[in-house]
Amino acid sequence: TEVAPGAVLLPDWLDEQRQRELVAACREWARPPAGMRTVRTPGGGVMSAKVVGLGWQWRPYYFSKTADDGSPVKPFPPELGELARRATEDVFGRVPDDGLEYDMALLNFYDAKAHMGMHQDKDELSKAPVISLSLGDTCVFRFGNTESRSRPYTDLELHSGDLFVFGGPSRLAFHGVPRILPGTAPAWLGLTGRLNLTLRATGLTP
Ligand code: MD3
Ligand code: FE
Repeated sequence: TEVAPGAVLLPDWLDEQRQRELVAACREWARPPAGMRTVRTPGGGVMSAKVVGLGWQWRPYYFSKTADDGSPVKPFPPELGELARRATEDVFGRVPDDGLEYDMALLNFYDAKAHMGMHQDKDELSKAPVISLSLGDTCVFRFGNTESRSRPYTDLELHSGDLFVFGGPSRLAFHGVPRILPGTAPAWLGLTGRLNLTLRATGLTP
């Protein structure tokens, strides 16, 4: 489903086994060193979602090869490059020219009370689409416009297993996660809360 120009939602893209495998892998990626952490913004704010980067660590508002604990950031796993490739094939019918440049994954964890304010993702130098995979609890996802964080926006639910690709004009749209719907994760997944995995091309050279 094309939700907006360049924003394509493929519900239930990940089968049960793939979701289970990804959750198991996420638990490893979240582990120290260079594990999942709370992000403090320069303005004194604290993000309620916990975050870890693979390939690059995201900091407000740049990418680093060093994690907050001083350890090297974990490598970008080749299987996530392969997943990005399959996602772009399924959504666009082909792998775009820049489809091989995916070099970082951002993993966000939301507990029942976590949320994410409206923002743009503009720290990447590449225009390659951002690929989002949802696991666990359903969330309300707010998809806005490119001008400001206010209306007009559309609220939709993202469920465990959904693939969402943001390219073209949607790449720079404001977006956020107003809330999590606690207890909505599929029972067979064994996950309390929500994980969101985004695959990105930073356009940066190490
Ligand atoms: C639209 N994550 O990591 S995923 C983020 O559910 C982020 O954790 C949210 O926003 C989450 O930056 C939303 C959907 C998403 C991700 C990246 C985008 C939408 C996007 C980048 C550009 C436009
Ligand atoms: Fe974002």
